[in-house]
Amino acid sequence: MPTIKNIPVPDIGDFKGVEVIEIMVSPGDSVAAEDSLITLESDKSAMEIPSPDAGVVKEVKLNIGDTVAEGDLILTLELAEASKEQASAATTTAAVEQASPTPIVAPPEAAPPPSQTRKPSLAEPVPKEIKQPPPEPVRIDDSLRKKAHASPSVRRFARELGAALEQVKGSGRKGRIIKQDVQSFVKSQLQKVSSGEVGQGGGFAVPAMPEIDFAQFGEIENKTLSRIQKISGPVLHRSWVTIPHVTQHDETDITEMEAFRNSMKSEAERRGLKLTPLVFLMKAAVAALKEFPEFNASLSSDQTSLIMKKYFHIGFAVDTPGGLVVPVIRDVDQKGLFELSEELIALSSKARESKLSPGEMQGGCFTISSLGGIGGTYFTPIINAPEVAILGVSRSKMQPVYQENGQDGEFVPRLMLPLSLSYDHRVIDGAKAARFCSYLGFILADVRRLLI
Ligand code: CAO
Repeated sequence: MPTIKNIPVPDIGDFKGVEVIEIMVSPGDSVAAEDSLITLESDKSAMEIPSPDAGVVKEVKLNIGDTVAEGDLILTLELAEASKEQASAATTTAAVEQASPTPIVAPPEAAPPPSQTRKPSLAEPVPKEIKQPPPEPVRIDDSLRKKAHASPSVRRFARELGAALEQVKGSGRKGRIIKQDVQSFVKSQLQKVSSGEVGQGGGFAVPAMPEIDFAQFGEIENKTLSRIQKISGPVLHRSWVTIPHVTQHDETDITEMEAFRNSMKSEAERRGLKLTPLVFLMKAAVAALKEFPEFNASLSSDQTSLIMKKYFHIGFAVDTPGGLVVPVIRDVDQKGLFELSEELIALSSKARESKLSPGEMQGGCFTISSLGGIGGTYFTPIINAPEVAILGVSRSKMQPVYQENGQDGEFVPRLMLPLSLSYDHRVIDGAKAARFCSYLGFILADVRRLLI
């Protein structure tokens, strides 16, 4: 014969008229002793009511929103065999008739120490005379509660799945987050990962930006982002948050290089070209990549090895009306300055006319972002993943540089070029980045070294 047991609200202290805010079980559900049945919430605290026995839920006697007090019937339970034995043992000792409610400390996301989570077990009957008082209801920090309104079981569930509750939208009463909300959130996050919208490397619980009505502060206009911005924005964001960036700043003497470049101007013009510092930088970058091969590499997708590249394709950032694009010049090591200049001009024009093919923007090993034609001193370029470094170039400036001259020294005017090398610190350490910049300076200071 099945034994049906009434499960009432246990001793919950002096609370009366406490609201049922969550019912975790339905008729037909199997529950183990200590499984949570319902969550109650008073003005000051919330508590989960666990099942005192194992069994199958027959009938739930409460609805969400009902108010209850100690002794009110929660549900009827068809006891499991083991529970029947325990129940009879319990009657002989007149021990625990009710499991203790678990107060909620809202909303610790980290698991509390075991001593706090352990609930009294029916396997350890407590004699009536030393029946333990219910735990003090714990005050919920209202500011935290506002952040994420959810019961402990939902919090536990979210914790198990690694979901940040602050990002989950609650569909329950008064915006309370229920289990289905967490499931939908996790599902949507997984979909974003598989569609490439969100990278797997992130795992950040970044609070969403609040929606602000700027019109309340003054006149506004809504301008849709360009197609390029919509594509490049998430890519830049992914690089920024998943790669530990460090930027090494340096300045290098290009006085001789510029003298040489100027001497080549008329010949360049005859060829219909403009020889800018950028092509010299490309050649110098290749020399430095050869000297420091870790810069010409990508991390394997499991991040356990480096894929070393034996080719030298250099990307360069182009500022277009639609946004930033990065065409790639292939085999820069095998090309002369005029050839590079020709390609640079052709690819820049194509970029500005939105005519670049996807292939012309793929396969880069290292990127140069030159703002030298515009101005500024230093900046922090974002690595063009899966590359591991990017060179930012700012405007050269004539500066007094102190030069040793035997015993005496003097300040001499030199044309100095500011460099900003951002690198992936998982792959490259600071000393190597400083050496890379010094080496670039060494080459640029005397471009005849490119011939050696
Ligand atoms: N210092 C001083 N002058 C420089 C210089 C430098 N570092 N780099 C270029 N110049 C000069 C050039 O010599 C040229 O001078 P003249 O007209 O007198 O010959 C002038 O600046 C303009 O050069 P340019 O910009 O047309 O040509 P470039 O080869 O240097 O650059 C390109 C080509 C496509 C890279 C550039 O036009 C561009 O789009 N730069 C912006 C890149 C960018 O937006 N980066 C930021 C990415 S992060 O958001």
